[in-house]
Amino acid sequence: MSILAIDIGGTKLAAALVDDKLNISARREIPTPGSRTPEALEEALSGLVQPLKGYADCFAAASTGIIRHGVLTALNPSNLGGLEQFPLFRILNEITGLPGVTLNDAQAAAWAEYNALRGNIRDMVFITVSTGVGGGIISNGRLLTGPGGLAGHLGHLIADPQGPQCGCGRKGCVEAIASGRAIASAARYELEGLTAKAIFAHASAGNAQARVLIQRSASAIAALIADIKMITDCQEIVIGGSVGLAPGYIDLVSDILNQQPDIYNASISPARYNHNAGIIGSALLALKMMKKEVL
Ligand code: ADP
Ligand code: BMX
Ligand code: ZN
Repeated sequence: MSILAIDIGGTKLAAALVDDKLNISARREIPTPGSRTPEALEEALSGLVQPLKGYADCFAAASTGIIRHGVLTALNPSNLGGLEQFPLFRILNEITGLPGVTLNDAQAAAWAEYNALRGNIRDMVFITVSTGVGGGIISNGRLLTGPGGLAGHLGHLIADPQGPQCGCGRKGCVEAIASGRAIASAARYELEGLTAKAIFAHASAGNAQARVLIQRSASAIAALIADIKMITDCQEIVIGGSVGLAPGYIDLVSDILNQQPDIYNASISPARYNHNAGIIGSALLALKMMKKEVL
């Protein structure tokens, strides 16, 4: 069995072939189209999967946004604008001519990371700190998606009621403070206009403002983890995304969380599948579908 797995993020689109043993091959990555129109996304996806689709039995797509019945709707349109109702499943089915599955990127990554823990833990939460802040909740061994696909959108819990406006329409969401996009948009003076990646590089080189921006992001994620612990009583928090996996970031979050009373603390680890958690999670879901099993 060969699965064409696709990860659609606010910054990059990735695709790869995944076999039943979860080996990844032929991985390719392109930037998410800047024009942010449905046509541009369709064209980019088509080009991305073109060299791979002939080798696959089905597709599996993990995408940023709320995915309900195969349709993508941006909760935060500034992360992936112009996509009020993007028929993701239909478009990938047309592009590839294959059967497939679609789900939210962080939900997919949570499922992959849960499987990587091999049954040692039944309750875990995955958080991606990337273009946005996403999440996926595994409760008693089951992935929560919710009737509307919304379950786990942890980036839209409130970090600071007086905080910056979030693209979802609410004020002070974790995503508006901690995400890569938020780090970049809070930067001023010498850091203005830089990406979060560049700001991390400045922090490593000792830039004080860059360090404050990263500290602010890590504080919001630490507070989010404490809240998640209270809601789910989870045994493990797994962090992914390019900001989340940046060197030193998880240690910073852990140090801040350690200042809280013990009950708010959780064991935090980096995504075992690294930047491929979404790809592997959607492939696992597709494997289940092809074997006619349910999650
Ligand atoms: P996506 O959101 O498309 O899934 P990523 O997980 O790569 O993609 O997250 C993109 C965000 O991460 C951007 O804000 C980018 O600037 C930032 N970023 C990318 N690489 C790094 C890095 N090495 N260190 C810190 N931040 C990074
Ligand atoms: C946003 C939201 C989530 C997504 C999360 C991480 C949109 C378009 N996306 O909160 O569905 O899981 O960002 O997305 O509303 P990423 O692009 O950072 O991986
Ligand atoms: Zn929000």
